Amino acid sequence: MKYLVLAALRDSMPGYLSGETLSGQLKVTRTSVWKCINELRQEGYEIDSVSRRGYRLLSEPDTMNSYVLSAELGTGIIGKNIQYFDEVDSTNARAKAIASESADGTVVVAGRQTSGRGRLGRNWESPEGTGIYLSVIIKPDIPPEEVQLITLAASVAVVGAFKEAAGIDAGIKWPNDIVLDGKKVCGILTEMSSEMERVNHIVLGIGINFSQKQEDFPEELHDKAVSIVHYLLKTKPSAVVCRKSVLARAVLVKLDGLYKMLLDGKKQEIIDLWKSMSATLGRDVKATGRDASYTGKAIDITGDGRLVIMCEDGTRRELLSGEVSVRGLLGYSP
Ligand code: BT5
Repeated sequence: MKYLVLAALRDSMPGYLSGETLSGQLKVTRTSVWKCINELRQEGYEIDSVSRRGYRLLSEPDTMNSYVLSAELGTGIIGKNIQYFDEVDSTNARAKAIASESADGTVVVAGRQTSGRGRLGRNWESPEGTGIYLSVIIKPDIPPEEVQLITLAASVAVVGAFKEAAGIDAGIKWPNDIVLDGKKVCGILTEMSSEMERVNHIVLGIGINFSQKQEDFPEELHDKAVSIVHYLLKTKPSAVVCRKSVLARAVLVKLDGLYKMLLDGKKQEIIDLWKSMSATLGRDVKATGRDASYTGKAIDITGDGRLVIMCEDGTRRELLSGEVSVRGLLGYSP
């Protein structure tokens, strides 16, 4: 009910809306309108009240609840169902637990994570309020070997959202890091449940550093991590920074577009977009695989998302997963 009150206040901005009109519109008593107003105020909405004129919305907090994220999102699949939690262990873990009974495109979002996860058992720093932590459950009809395309599509979506919502040009380090100024601003964790021939579901986890200061990161990340707000303050001090929720919504909208492209079979278009945003191709890289490590130049991406490396000894290798360091990025400078 309180969000219906909020929606009505929004519609009447910048004017006042009387308690009487509100109670008539929503068919509730004036006391329950008043209770809703108080609850909204407790959530950080600034609402002015003047006798005989009513209520007026002055400002909104940068909250990330499901109402704020989903209101008029306009997506086809992603975010039709959004579940918000103030705190979870990991949005990926939570999404995996509900994946089989959830609709395609269901999103799990959290205000903070107590055990945010990276790849290969690594962790993702997820402090309260300063980051975006979300996981999307998707159920595409693709063979398991094409799942890497999902990570690439998600990277393209995030870079597109950064541009649209914050005016920032970020780059993608293959396969799952979004970088600004050589530092990591976002990480993507793609986890899959599949059979031999068929994907059951994929959980796509996206963690974005939004407003952490450099000293908020643990010491080992000081020269490897950055947040949107502090990158903007450094590079464009006069820029108006968007709200965290606006950026999160932009990610969902872009993801919806990229997911549709994937379902329509436009794989090459996704790869081409990825290439245009790449901070990996054409650069010296060091790959660390299960059995060997080698250095060379990253020259291409294959149709299923493998990184093609021309090695120093003249051999051409394709990497599906594993670790790649790009010279000049994230502290790698041998
Ligand atoms: C990733 O792993 O980059 C994937 C991160 C995915 C996080 C999201 S948040 C929502 C969803 N729920 C989850 O539980 N996870 C996903 P990887 O490439 O393995 O990178 C992990 C490494 O990045 C760590 O070992 C640190 O070195 C570094 N790192 C950790 N936290 C960071 C942060 N906040 N910003 C930048 N770097 C970080």
